[in-house]
Amino acid sequence: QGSERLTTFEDNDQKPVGHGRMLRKEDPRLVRGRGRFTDDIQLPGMLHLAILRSPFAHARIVGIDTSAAAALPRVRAVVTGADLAAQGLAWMPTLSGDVQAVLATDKVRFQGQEVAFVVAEDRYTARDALELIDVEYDVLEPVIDARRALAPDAPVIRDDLDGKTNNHCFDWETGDKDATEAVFAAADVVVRQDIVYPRVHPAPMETCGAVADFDAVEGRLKLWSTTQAPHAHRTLYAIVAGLPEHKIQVISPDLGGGFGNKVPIYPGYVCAIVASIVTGKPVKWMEDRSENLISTGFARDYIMRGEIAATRDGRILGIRTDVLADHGAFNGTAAPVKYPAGFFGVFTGSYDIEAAYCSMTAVYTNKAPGGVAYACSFRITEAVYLVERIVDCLAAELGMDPAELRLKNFIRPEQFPYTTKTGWVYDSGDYEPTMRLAMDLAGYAELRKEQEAKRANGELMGIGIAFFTEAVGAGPRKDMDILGLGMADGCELRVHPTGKAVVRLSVQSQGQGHETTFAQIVAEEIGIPPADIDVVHGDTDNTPFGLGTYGSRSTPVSGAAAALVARKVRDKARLIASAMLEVSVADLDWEKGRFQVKGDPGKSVTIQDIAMRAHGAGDLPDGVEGGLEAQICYNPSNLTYPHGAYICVVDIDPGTCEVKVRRFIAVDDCGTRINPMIIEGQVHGGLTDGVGMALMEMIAFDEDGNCLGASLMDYLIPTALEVPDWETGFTVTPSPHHPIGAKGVGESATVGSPPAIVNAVVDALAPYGVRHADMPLTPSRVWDAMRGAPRPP
Ligand code: PCD
Repeated sequence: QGSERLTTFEDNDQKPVGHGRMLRKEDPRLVRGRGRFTDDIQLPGMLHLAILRSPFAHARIVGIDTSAAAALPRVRAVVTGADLAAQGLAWMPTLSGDVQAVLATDKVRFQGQEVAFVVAEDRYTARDALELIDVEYDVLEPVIDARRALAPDAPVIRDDLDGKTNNHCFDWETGDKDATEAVFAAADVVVRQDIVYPRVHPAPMETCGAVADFDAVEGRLKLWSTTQAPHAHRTLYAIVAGLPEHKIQVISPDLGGGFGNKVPIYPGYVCAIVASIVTGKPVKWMEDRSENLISTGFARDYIMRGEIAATRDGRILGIRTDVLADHGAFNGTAAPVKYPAGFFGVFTGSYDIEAAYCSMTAVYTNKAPGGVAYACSFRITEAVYLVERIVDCLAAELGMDPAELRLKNFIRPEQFPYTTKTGWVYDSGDYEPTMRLAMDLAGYAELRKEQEAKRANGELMGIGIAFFTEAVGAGPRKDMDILGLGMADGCELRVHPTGKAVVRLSVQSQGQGHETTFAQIVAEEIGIPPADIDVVHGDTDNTPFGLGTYGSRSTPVSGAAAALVARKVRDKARLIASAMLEVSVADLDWEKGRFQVKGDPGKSVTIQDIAMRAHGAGDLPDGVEGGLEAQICYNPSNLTYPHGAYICVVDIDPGTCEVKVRRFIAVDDCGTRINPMIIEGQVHGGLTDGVGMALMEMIAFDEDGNCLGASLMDYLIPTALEVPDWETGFTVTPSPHHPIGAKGVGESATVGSPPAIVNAVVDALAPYGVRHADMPLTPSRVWDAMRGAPRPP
């Protein structure tokens, strides 16, 4: 990798995929401040919307007086839940089939919940008017601790649901309970550990917002919004608001990060639409930072009990887990219908075991709704954390080196495709070389020696390992849909007469560089240079239907669609080439960018010649239509399963208990690599996320349900100061079913890094007898762990 140099597209025309460090096409725009984000949209006569939010976690609304707010000059409208209820719009479906209040009517169910909105001529007036709205609340006892949610005397949060008498959300199980029990009963060693994955927030740099512009004459709605899934959102707006789908255009312009936060439909988007319909003007709504942190999709919040059974010599036999999932006040998770716990089922990790079982109970609490997949393919992060933590607990119990224990239990290359004990079919993998490479890059043996010397000296140095397998690229439509919408992706490719092309995607980039990488994929297949291929995305009027970007699904699903649509165009080009060269199709060879006559390479036509011919004068071969374009809808046959080996080295100051990440080695395997530079950036970003979750971040609440992480002063996110110089490496195990062998990578590092860091901290604290400590490992938590007094999370 060290020898990869930065190159331009022109250098790479012949080998667009995987070659060099191709610069990003979107960067000239983004680094010059010429990006166009939702808040950059300015329309003539545009009004501004601000939302009044509940100060209480749980309270009945007795009355709302909006008269003073409505009387404030420059205010155009004040709308309450009752007003929406009169139009049948007070409630909306969530992406997991629950309902959520757009504006509260009966009760507020979490602090920060939307209660009313003001539309005014400017943002300042709208905000000022909020203070003039008088809401009378009857405060109720809140349910904050998920462990208390099912207590018989707990107040019922969701009394809006017919016949609901408790806070139960759903139950779910996977694996074989009896077989697992048998394996555990017969095992030499069983280790059990309670493990909490605390509530965290994706906190993208850009908060959520929308500009709605309803044209009453045409009956058309144009909505710019911060969405990772413009097509799915449009369909849902059509269903909820009863607007005809072809008259709704959802545009997701440049996004300042998504990280799963921009998958759900938020009340603010719906309010902006209603406001534009009511006022007849375009209306903008933009959250501030606190609103984003307290009311939009959180992630994790799983209270887990992990158990692992093994032989004395370190053969892992079974894994069992029991999970209490806190879903907040409304189940706002976006997950395929059949997977209420997302892809948590991959908690058996990268190991070949005999039996596994998971049971889960999800509950409602008086906290913000969500459970979104923050840099995570639907709960993969929680699953990987669980298994990688519990494997380390086992290593400690057996007195075995954690690397050795993992190497001993890996699924072996000849076992792929491998069906796990919970029914997931891992497409391909070759784990040992990836692990060995990470150990080599780290200098693992020397690190252990150094640690020994330091320990003798009373110094706290820890080495943590995590090895993960992810399931990304949701998903085969026979198994996966969101609210009845199948998870396939459309793609459309048009080659213009002069040989330039435009590819239209259904997925939406949030910063990860699709304008570059999708041009590379198409270029690789039809030989048009990436610079000559325009990538269009994020506009439902101009792109084919598809389910959007999350769960690292763009490369596995839309990337496959892009490769296949390009092959379709190439097939047509071949027919035209055979006519142009007056030879049969079978006598043509494809050489990147040109068809040439077999045995006579001098006789050839380029894809550009063919494009002109396809649009030009004169007859085309029989049965060949004019033009050079194709369309496809790709339904993946399986997910892709990237893997990686991460090693973290930490030093802990025994006086202050501060954890310093000294080194971090990440070896990722995402199959065929399209753009190594972008992959490296994705990994760097994800590792930084991991430092945040492992050491700093938690959305905490006090017992009244006040959110204690409502600003970036309280909710600490990592900066360049907290992270080391990342050391990356890679192996390549292509996906057998993806047309170019690529697997997703966008979330790998966020998934794999927290267990590596926590394992390192626990390893550093081993001399104190510490076997586990819950994230975030702040100095006070490390202090508590050292003193053997774990603090409840
Ligand atoms: N790639 C390459 N190669 C391979 C793979 C991949 O090159 N093999 C690249 C591509 O192309 C892109 C990237 O890389 O560009 C990524 O990819 P993927 O893995 O496929 O993914 P996507 O789908 O595209 O994306 C998504 C992701 C996610 S999901 C997240 S979280 C995050 C990531 O992405 N986010 C973000 N990353 C990022 N970055 C940025 N900048 N921003 C953002 O926001 Mo979720 O579910 O939503 O939670």
